[in-house]
Amino acid sequence: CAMPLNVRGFEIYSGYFDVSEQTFLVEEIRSCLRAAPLFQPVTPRGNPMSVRMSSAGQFGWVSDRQGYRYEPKHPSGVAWPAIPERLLETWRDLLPTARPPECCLINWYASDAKMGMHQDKDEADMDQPVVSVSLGDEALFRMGNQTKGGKTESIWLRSGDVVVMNGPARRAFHGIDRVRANSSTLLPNGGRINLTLRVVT
Ligand code: MD3
Ligand code: FE
Repeated sequence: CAMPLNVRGFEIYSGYFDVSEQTFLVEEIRSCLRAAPLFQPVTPRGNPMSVRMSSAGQFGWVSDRQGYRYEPKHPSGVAWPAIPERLLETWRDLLPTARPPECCLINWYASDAKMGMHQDKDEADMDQPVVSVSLGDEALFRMGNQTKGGKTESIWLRSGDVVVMNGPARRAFHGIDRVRANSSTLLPNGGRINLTLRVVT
C-alpha cells in the first residue's frame, strides 16, 4: 500500500494510477461526456470560467447567474451518468469508512485555463472528504489556509496523481495557477482533466 506525501493535511498519492489505468479512466470519462457534455460555467456575477465542466453521479455541480449549487441534472435536462466503477473503487481503497461519493465533478483545462483560490463549501457536510484525480498535462496546485490570505504552498500535480482532502485540509483555500502545455501525451488533444469525488448531501 502506497504512503501519501502529506502537505498541509493534503494527502498526495503521486503515481496512484499507472498509464494503462489512466488510459482506461480517460475512456470512461469520454463515455460520461458523451451523455453529459462539457459546458462553460458562468459565475454568479456573469463571468465565464476558463475551466469547462461536467459531472457524473446523483448530483452535479453547476454555476450560472442563479449561483453555485449541486443539481440532479445536466443543464441540458438529462440525468448525470453514473460515476465510473474504477473511481468508486479508488474512493473505497483510500477512504474505506467514508460515505460513498455522490458526485464526480469533471473539470477540463485547456493549456491557458486556471482556477482561482476558493473553498469548496457547496456541500451540505463540509466534514466529508474529497478525492481528486489528475489526468493529462501537469498543473500547479496552490494550497492555502482555512481563511483567506496568508502563506501558501504549491506543488505540480501530474497525470495519475490522487489527492485526498480530509480533516482541516478539506476547508482549505486552493486553486490551480497554471497548466504546463504538452507535458503529457495521455490526452490526444492535450489539456488536463481533474476529477473530484464528493459527498454532496
Ligand atoms: C481542497 N479543482 O473542482 S483538485 C475543484 O485541479 C477544484 O481542478 C482543482 O478545486 C482542480 O473544486 C483542484 C484538488 C482539490 C479538490 C477539491 C478540494 C482540493 C480541494 C476540496 C476541498 C479542499
Ligand atoms: Fe476546489
